[in-house]
Amino acid sequence: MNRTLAILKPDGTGRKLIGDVISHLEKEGFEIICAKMVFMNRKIAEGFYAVHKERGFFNNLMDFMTSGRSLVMVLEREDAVNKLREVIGATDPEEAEEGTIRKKYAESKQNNIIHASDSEENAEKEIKFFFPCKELIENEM
Ligand code: FUP
Repeated sequence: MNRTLAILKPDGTGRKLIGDVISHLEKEGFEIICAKMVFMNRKIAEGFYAVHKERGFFNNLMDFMTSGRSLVMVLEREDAVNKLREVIGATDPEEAEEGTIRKKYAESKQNNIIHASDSEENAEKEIKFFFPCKELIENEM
């Protein structure tokens, strides 16, 4: 079992796709370990996407990520990082495989519905970024 971070972005929450996307993820075997609704401000969005700071699309991406609420989730399953990347599909929905979340719902490369960590290392960093209080996600009842 391992864990990854998913973010249903402002287009997903705004278009009332929370239920559909969670249902899709659960059918793919993911368990939601921890989740919260976050209205990102510029500082949070810039911190999260810091690796893309020099890219031409960064400013528009920041406007988008701060335009509404996001649902941030820690997901668990076997091979979670790779499997979630597979389930969401390519960054550009036009290139995403049939049946993937981005192919089904995303409108553009920027408004692409969902984020998923792209490596084990980044999953750990991104989970800590949004859920720094380890106790809240580690304790099992
Ligand atoms: P991904 O890992 O699939 O989310 O894609 P990237 O890390 O390459 O990009 C992060 C986010 O930047 C994407 F989700 C959307 C945005 N982006 C653009 O808006 N335009 C681009 O050309 C590429 C990425």
